[in-house]
Amino acid sequence: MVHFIAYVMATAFVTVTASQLECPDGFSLYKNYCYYLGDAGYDFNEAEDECDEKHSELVTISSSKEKTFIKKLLKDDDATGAWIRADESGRDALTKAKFVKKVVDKTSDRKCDALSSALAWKREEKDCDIKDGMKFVCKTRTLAQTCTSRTCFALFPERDYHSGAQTQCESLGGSLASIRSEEESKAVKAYLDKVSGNTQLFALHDVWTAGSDEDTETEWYWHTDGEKVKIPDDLTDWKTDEPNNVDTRGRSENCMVMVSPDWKWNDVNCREWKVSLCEIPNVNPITG
Ligand SMILES: [Ca+2]
Ligand SMILES: [Ca+2]
Repeated sequence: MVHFIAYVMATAFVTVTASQLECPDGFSLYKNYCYYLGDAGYDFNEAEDECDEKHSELVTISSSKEKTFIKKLLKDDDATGAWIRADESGRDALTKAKFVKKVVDKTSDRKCDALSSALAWKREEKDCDIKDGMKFVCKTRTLAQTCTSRTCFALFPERDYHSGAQTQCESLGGSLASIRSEEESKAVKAYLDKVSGNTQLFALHDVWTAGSDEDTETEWYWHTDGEKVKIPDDLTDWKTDEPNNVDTRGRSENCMVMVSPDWKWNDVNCREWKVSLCEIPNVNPITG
């Protein structure tokens, strides 16, 4: 009996604090992101489309550790080559660093980026139309997710206005996140704790949610997926003295963020520039 009680207590504590970063089926977790190794038989453009269907994109390698992880993914699979995407804009300048040395194929006009086993996994520019033997590696556009029985939550790491954030989440087949239960509140807070602890992309201060009182001042609703759901009083989680509906520049505040370190709610101006927390239906995006 004592053991049983101890077990129940331990389990109760674990369920409050645990946040498992999860990936869609078929994807592998590395740090905060999920990666998918696609089958051979796709040219570069087709591989890009395949990634897009899985709400991901051809991977842009941005660190030597990430390169090591991808190399292992390819070696474990006995792959000979895989499409990746070079980012020449400089956003991921490390792509051009020595760990992905570029080898140019002089025989073709159309050049696309790949990693090649024959070149010790250096970055190689290949004819984009090659299909034989070419696998591809996709990386999720959001960070890895955490799922509850209703939905999965995932952070989209590029900043935007509230309206743009909603569009970004919709492009992933979801919408900005709503918190519908105590269980979801706990899951989201544990998730944000986890990703803010190990992301190096940005200092995670606050994140957009689907909460808004734009239609009628002080009446807060979740605006998700074309529906409007009133936020019940017993689920509200405002910071002290919020919502206050005025920012330091005298602008009204009609959009909700969750704020670190305890991820309580604040109303801010909808044209602030923030990363977004999306909710994405809990389905397998590979077969769905
Ligand atoms: Ca307001
Ligand atoms: Ca406020």
